[in-house]
Amino acid sequence: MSKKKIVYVGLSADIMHEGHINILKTAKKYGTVVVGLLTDEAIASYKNIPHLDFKRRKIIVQNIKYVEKVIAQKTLDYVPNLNLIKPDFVVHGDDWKTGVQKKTRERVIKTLKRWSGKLIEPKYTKNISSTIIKNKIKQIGSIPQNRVSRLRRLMMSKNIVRILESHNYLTGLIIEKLKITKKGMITEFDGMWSSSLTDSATKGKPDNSSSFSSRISSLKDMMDVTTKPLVFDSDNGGEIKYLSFLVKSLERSGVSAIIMEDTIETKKNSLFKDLKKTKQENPILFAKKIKKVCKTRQSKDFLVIARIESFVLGKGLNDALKRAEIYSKAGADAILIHNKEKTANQIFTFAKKFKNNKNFIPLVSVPSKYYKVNEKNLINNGFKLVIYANQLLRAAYPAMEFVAKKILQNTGSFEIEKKIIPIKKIINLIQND
Ligand code: SPV
Ligand code: MG
Repeated sequence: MSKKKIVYVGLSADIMHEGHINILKTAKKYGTVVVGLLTDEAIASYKNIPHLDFKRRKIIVQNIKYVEKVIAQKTLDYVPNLNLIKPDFVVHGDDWKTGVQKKTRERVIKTLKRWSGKLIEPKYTKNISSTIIKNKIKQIGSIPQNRVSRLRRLMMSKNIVRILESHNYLTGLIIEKLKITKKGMITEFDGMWSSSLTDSATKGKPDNSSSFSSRISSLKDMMDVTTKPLVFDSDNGGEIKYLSFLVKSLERSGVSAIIMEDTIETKKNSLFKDLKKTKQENPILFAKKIKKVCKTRQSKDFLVIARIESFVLGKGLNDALKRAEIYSKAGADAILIHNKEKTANQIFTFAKKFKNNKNFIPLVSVPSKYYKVNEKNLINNGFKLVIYANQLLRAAYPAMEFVAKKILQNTGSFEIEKKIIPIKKIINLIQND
């Protein structure tokens, strides 16, 4: 009797639909079906992380009657798994002949040739794809629990999580929708930063701890039109006795993380030159605030990120390291090591030292002043999250002022009309249903 043929099917299987079933049914006709289920990391390497994590997706695929076995596919590239099981056939929908997976397909064909394996490509099932379903889900909106946990999952699956400042609903929509394809990978922002600086500047007020209720009310509308995670800048979190109310409010709104800085008294933005009146909190007292957040939060998916101001306030590396250890022991999920130097040298030295500490937790960077740094440098130096904290507001303000000036100069808007987007484009940006 001839040995049963092995058929390999690589799947993400985030949102299962009849297209997947067609593929698996076809695969079964050729032999015993082994599914290579892409890990969250593998999916994150070329597009956004899946809605369901690996474990949940595995349970679903394992229980489909055409499937014999599920193994993990740890890269978008099929080759490591193909070499491992040397299948007689690989089955994949013909949609990957173009787009981000084109190269992956070519490598599959080349590898299979080595043992005379064959690629079978059933016609792509029309009018259905995970992307179509995901877009429909987006229109319905995202429930808070899913949004909250998404940041932790992103941090576990990606080299670096990329967050951009959002000070109103339109900037929220840019972060939500903007995607570019770069070297065959879909690149986008992973979430939004609710900045005390840009939120207060948008309201024409100084960045000096405006009320949390006003901050939260402006982010609520942003949450209505977006689904990506949001990181909240809480300044120093306010008085410890009110902290639990803030945490509950944030969690209820679907916020994924709170960032608290270790300062007290007169709040001034960290990027100011004269910070004489700003004092750093006693680290033991600040650790109590971290513990309070940990105790209050409903779910560990809501992250508490401790922001260390030692470098900003002229204290040295040792002070920063001592604080990082204390905050980590108190339960912080990550450390934002802030800096207003022109280079990242100081924070990279900090990262190198802190890496050796057994209480190491992921690091966050806000490269507003040391803007020459890029994400590759940050990844190489152990950073897991980057926050572009104010760039969109800095871009919008001069553009608006320029247009206003031109209207004044020309006593009319004719000259400027071609330089601004048509109203139709604005209307199309907003979903009406
Ligand atoms: C903010 O964006 O409000 C911040 C970052 O807290 S910084 O402006 O650098 O203090
Ligand atoms: Mg701030």
